[in-house]
Order: sequence, then structure tokens, then C-alpha cells
Amino acid sequence: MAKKRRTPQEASIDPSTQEMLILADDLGIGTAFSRADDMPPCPIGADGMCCKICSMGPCRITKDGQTGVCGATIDTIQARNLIRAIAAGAAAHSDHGRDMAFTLKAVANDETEGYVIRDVAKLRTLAALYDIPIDDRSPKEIANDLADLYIAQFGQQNGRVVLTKRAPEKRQKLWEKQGVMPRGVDREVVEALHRTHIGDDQDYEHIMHHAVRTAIGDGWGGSLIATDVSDILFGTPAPVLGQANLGVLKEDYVNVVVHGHEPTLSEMIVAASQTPEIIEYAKEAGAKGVQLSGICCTANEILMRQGIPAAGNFLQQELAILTGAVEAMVVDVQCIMQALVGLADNFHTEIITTSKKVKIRGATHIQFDEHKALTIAKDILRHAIDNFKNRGKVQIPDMRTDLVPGFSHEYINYMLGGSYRASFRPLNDAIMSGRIRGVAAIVGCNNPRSQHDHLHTYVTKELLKQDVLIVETGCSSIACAKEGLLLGEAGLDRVGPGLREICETIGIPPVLHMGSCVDNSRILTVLTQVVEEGGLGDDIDQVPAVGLAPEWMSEKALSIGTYCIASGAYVIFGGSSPVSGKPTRVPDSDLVTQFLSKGWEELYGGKLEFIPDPDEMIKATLEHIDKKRADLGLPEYDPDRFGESGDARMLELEALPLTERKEAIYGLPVAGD
Ligand code: NFS
Repeated sequence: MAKKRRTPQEASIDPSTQEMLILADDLGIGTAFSRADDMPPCPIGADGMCCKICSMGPCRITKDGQTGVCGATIDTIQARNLIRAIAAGAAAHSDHGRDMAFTLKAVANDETEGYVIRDVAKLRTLAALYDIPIDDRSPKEIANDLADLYIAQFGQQNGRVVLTKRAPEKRQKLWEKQGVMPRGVDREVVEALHRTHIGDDQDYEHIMHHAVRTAIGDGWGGSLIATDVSDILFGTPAPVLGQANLGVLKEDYVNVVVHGHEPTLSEMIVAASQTPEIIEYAKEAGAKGVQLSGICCTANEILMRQGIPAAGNFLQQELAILTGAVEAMVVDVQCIMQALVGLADNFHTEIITTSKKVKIRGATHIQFDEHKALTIAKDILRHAIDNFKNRGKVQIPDMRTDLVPGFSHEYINYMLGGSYRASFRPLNDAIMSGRIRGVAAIVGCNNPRSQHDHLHTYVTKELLKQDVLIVETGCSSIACAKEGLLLGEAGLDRVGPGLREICETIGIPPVLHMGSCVDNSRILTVLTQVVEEGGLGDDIDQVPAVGLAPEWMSEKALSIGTYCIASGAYVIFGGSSPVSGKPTRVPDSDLVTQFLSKGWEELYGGKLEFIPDPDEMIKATLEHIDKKRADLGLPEYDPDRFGESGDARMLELEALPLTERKEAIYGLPVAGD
């Protein structure tokens, strides 16, 4: 018997998503939402109790004392499943980083079309950090050497991934001591696969030890390379005005949606869409021009740098096609649903795959090649424009929200003191005084198993009321953007008084959009700079900060979570735990779960917990922040202590008659003038 389907309101809190789900129902078209309803998760696999590593199985460990055919215990099986997921996530991020490094190399050697080095200052800063000579050398010469150094990190066999030197010194020493300093990005991923082959590593703690090394190779290796090179080639983000939600699609324009993760092609499509020949071509086809928008992290990449609107997050990819207004959805790698092709058959939309690594049966493949990037980008756009005439009925939800993205760590440093005295000092001071209680990074995916966008926005809003500054990346940031939380004026009436003062003084929204998921590396850099600034301990595990992935679903999220823990953070995942299965009723039999929390905390000061209930998530976050404040000897957080000196208070005072205003300011009765 089919499981009961959720109503659109139960499936998503986003009205534009609800509108499209009603349309999907009317048209009899399935989406990830309805497929999730029809396909309850396998309870054995979901809890990590199934081993299918060899063909003696799959073995299902559901009874007391049961083992796999080879004798594998539940903890070994759970640890093996988990590290394989972490390795896949680390591989995805890092392979993205590798491609970026090769693009930088090609740009440095004049082998590409359309790319330039946009952020020479960042290139020089990074090169100097690795002792690459920068004096009297052209940007391309420096870029060539930096690209070589970065490319070498993937296949390096011994030593340590060079980017790890950007972690706090104490943390680096800890990694050395624990033996988890990654040697080379690829080496750790390969070893994770080797160790989990039948008959290899059978000790869950030992397996998890290597999971940490693999994940550090992602966060402080592959992902950091991806972010660095993207900034060098496309510019380090600074605040711009953008928009988010399906209403960014325009009825009288050719709509091209870029979806996936790597900015190499999408940036070139942005450039091509602004050329006179393409605009002219679109007009000849009867459209006003080309409207570009993004889904998932490709959206974040071009939103952060160019202000190109985001049509939505992960669960809205199918819904964009349901509008009937999308001429082409151009995809590269990661988070692309195979269902897009079948869904697009109901409309005129063409799904165009572009990566050498990703093809989908039934999609059009136009292979991207950075050596002819601009030419290919124009080809893709012409393809989309030619499809405009095939458009049928259109229904675009009239919903879009403004936001200000673009908070790179370089910009955060700058905004706190301007170019004259850029520094993290004001942020540290605000945390130390208690104006800001602590920091939460809320990141990660949507998951159709939970109400779309609800957990991201609920947790964000509740923590803002508690004076917690929020930084976001990935699909979480798009969820909160749609709620208006990424825009100063719109968001500030919903935040605590101390945090509000800080946001007003600096002129920032209370939720800072720091980019795509590979850009979680930016959060690591911010935390390191906070530590180096002084006053909040000498390592990341002492900072009153928490990482949350309330609606996670991807293996990349597990890798991100693990490298954050290895860096000292407390990480909370919503939804279900992939290691929660307990076949025995013996107390403390959940060895892996215990180890990820207590074990990792002892070793790294960071821990991983799966907490499905959002109120419990918030409680755990605040408790952790307050504990870290107490450990640092900072004043206890007091919600009533601040909030009397910000712009809002000044506006209130200005509204008062002069005598009353003086009285309010000086605290004493003042004789009338
Ligand atoms: Ni992150 Fe970005 Fe979104 Fe999840 Fe997918 S797009 S890399 S994995 S779904 S946040």
C-alpha cells in the first residue's frame, strides 16, 4: 500500500515550492518530495547495519551478537560505511579543487579562452605564504608556480598537505601528535577505500582515525584549494545585491539555469550572456534577453561574486523545470538529480550535461573544455535561445527575496576595520563582551525527509534571538535568503539586542552568506583568524562556536562535519544518524556513536552529534557556547545588558523631545532649554 503523501505545506515551508508541488500534483508529475513519501528509507541501511562490501553478503546485523559472514561486528560495519561516505565526500570536493588548480595552470600558460586572473592580491598573498617568489614576477608566473604546488598536493605521497599550515599552530601540532596530518589528498581517499576492503581494518576507532585524516585532506586541502583558486580567477567575494527563489525566472526572457558546483563554466556563461551577440540572438528569437540563474552551489558561486540570482536550493531543481519557463538547465557535477531528464520530457526544457565526469541518459551533452570556454558557453546559450520557441504554458511563482551575499573571510576582516585597520579585533571584542554570545555556522543540504527549509530557518531565527551571529553556506544560505534573513534591514528586527548593535554598527546582515559548500574552508579560516587575533583561546576548540547541518543528506556533508570536528568544532547534524543502529540491548553498545562524540572530543576537542529535534539542537548549541565562554573566563551572557547604544536606540531617542532625549542619554533630569 502506498504511503500517505504529505501536503505541500507539510513538505516545504516555502510558498513558491508549495505552489510548484500543487502544480506537479495537478499534472501528475512526481518530484523528490513525492518519491520520498513513496519510498520509506530502509531501516537497516539507514542505521548503518548493512554491510555490502563483499559478495558473501549483504549482511544485515539486526540481532543480538550477530556478525557478518566474515565475522564483522556492527561497529566495524558502521565505521566502514561511514568512512566510505566521508571519502566520497572528500573526493568530490577535492576533485573540484583539482580541476580549479588545473584551470589556474592553464590560465597562467595562456591556454584558456576567456579567463583572467582577477584577484592578483590574493594570488600574491597565498604564493608568499608558501615561499613562492613574488617580487618582480608577473601574476601569470606566480600563478603557474602556485598551480604546480596545489596540483602536487593531490598526488603527494609523503610529508603533509602544505595548506594545513594555515590552521592554528596548536592544532597543527595536535594533528601531528595524533598522526592524522594528511600526506596527500588522493592518498588518504585511496587508503580509506583500501582499509575498508573485505578483510582489512577491523577496529572502528582505527578506521575513524583515518576518516579524520581523510577529511582534513578535504577541508584543509582540496576544498581550500577550490576556494583559493576560484577567488584568484573570479574575484574574492565582497557584498553585492542578489535575489533568491523561483520568482527570479522571467517570463519574457530565455531562462538558463546553471546547476551543480564548479564555477569554471558558470562564470563563463555569465560572461557570454552579457555579450552583444548573445543578447541580439535572444532578441531575434523574440525574447528580451537571457536571464541566468543558479541552483545549489553553482548558484552560490555566481551569486557571491556577480549577484546572479539563485532560483533555489537542492530541492527546487525539479521545481524550476516545472515552471515551464526554463529553456536549458546546464549541469556540471554533484547534487544533480537523475530525475531531471524524465521530468524535463514533460516540458521543452533541455538538460545539458557538460562535465567529462557526468553524463545522464537522455540529456544533451556539450562537453566543457576550459581551453575553449567562452566559445562553448556561447554555444550552450545559443542552444537555449533556439529552444525558446518551443515553450508551452508557463507558471512562475511570483516570489523572490533580496539578499546581500559575498562575505569572504577577507571581506569580514576588511569590514571590521576598513582598509586602514582591517582586523578581527572588533568581532573578538564583541564576543568577549557578550554582545555576540557566540557564532554558529549553519550549513548543508535540503533533505526531502524533513520539511524543506524548515530546520535551517527555524534554527537560524531562534539562535539570532539569542545574540548568536550566524554564518552560512550551501543550500542553507539559500533557505535563509528566501526568508529575508540575509538582508540587514529585513533581518535585524528579529535578532537579539547585542548582536543587533554590532550589525548596525558594522552595517551587516545578522546572517553572513560565506559561499558554496567548498567555501566552508572560509569558515575554518575565519575561526583561525579569530584565534590568532587573541582573547578567545589559542585553538579553534576554545572559540564559542558550533557547526550545524540541520537538513544534511550528502556524503560531502559528512566530510565537512568530520574536518570541522578535527579542527575543534562541535558539530550537530539533524535528521538521522548513519551509525545509529543498535542490534543488541546491551547498554553502551552504540560504540561508534559514542566514539564520534566522546572519543573525538577527547582527541580533538570537537565532537559529532545527531540531534533530530530542532529545539534540542538549539539547546545543545547554546549550552556549548556558554560552556566555552565560561572556560575562557568571559562574562556570562546577559540578554539585557546590551542594546542601548545601537542605531535603533538612537532613532528612538531622536523621536523624543530634546529635554527627554538628554535625560535619556545622561540618565539625569535635565532642565529645559
Ligand atoms: Ni552542499 Fe552544494 Fe546543497 Fe548539500 Fe548539494 S548543493 S555542496 S551537498 S545539497 S548543500
